[in-house]
Amino acid sequence: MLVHRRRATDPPASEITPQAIYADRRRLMERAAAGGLLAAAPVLRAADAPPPAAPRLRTRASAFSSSEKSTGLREVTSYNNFYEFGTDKSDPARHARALTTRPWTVAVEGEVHRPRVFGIEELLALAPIEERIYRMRCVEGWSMVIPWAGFPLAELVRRVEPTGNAKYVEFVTLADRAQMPGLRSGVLQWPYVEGLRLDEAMHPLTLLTLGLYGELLPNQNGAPVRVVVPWKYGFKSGKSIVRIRFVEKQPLTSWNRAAPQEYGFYSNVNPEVSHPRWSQATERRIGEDGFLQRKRPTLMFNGYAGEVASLYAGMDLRRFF
Ligand SMILES: Nc1nc2c(c(=O)[nH]1)N[C@H]1C(S)=C(S)[C@@H](COP(=O)(O)O)O[C@H]1N2
Ligand SMILES: [Mo]
Repeated sequence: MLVHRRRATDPPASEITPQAIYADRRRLMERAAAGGLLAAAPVLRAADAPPPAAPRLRTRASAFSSSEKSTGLREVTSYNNFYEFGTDKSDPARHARALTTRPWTVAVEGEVHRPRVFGIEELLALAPIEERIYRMRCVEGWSMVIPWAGFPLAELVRRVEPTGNAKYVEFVTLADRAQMPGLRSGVLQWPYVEGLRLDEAMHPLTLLTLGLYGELLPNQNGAPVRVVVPWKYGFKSGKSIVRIRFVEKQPLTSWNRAAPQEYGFYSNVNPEVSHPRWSQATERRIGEDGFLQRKRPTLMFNGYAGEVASLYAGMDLRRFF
């Protein structure tokens, strides 16, 4: 079985709250002060102090997590596609550092009964945050396994009550020339836009993602909020979302607009449908590079066929690639 189902009794992946960390550090400082340690160490300056621990997210384990070994945090945060910050894999880690992610709002609008603007703190508190270890497959032929943190997008969709006209969901991401040097390039039209059919958006695997490896999302991975759709090529998982629109017609997505013969709207991972310029039959798992590395066979729907194949029953997946 490709999707490992954890028992409900398994311990949550992370039970450390930000409050717990701060309380611990305060206790340590108090103890140090009481023992005269601070006084005895007058050269202790901020520069010598260990970097503050990033606030951990309180997450619970999910039955949808893969049992495969996660790709290392270093690879996950240094080998990225985020064209707003440049087209080299190393550009986002360097250039997204200065991205301002607070305050941040996501406008949810269009064909809904209750349009709403969510602040990022509201989103963090909207639903229980789960750790979801997902296989991810880039259309370029590489893959990773990433422990995301978030909750099903359906939790948010429910709260805005789509009307009967809502057939698709469009995701619009930040396009700020002042912060994003990649916007000077014409590789894509900005803002980066992606979209899902409503039933895909409502599928329990589709994750509104706020973190990875138990911490808030690093900027290069789409802080402060992105979607993750693990059975589709990575470009369907838009980063740094500012607007979610419910619409009647299939949205024109950035990659579909840029190269319609290469990137269809669906973009389901499918080893039987080659990209016009290369095969999609195998993939290279990042972090396992090396002369002797075996290429892995790419699986239909990236291994999530058991969960999602029924969404496409009766569709010709060569035509709707
Ligand atoms: N806004 C935005 N989102 C984006 C992209 C992008 O260029 N801009 N690249 C996509 C592609 S091609 C991939 S493979 C994934 C990579 O996500 P990761 O860097 O967190 O692994 O993000 C997707 N989301
Ligand atoms: Mo990608």
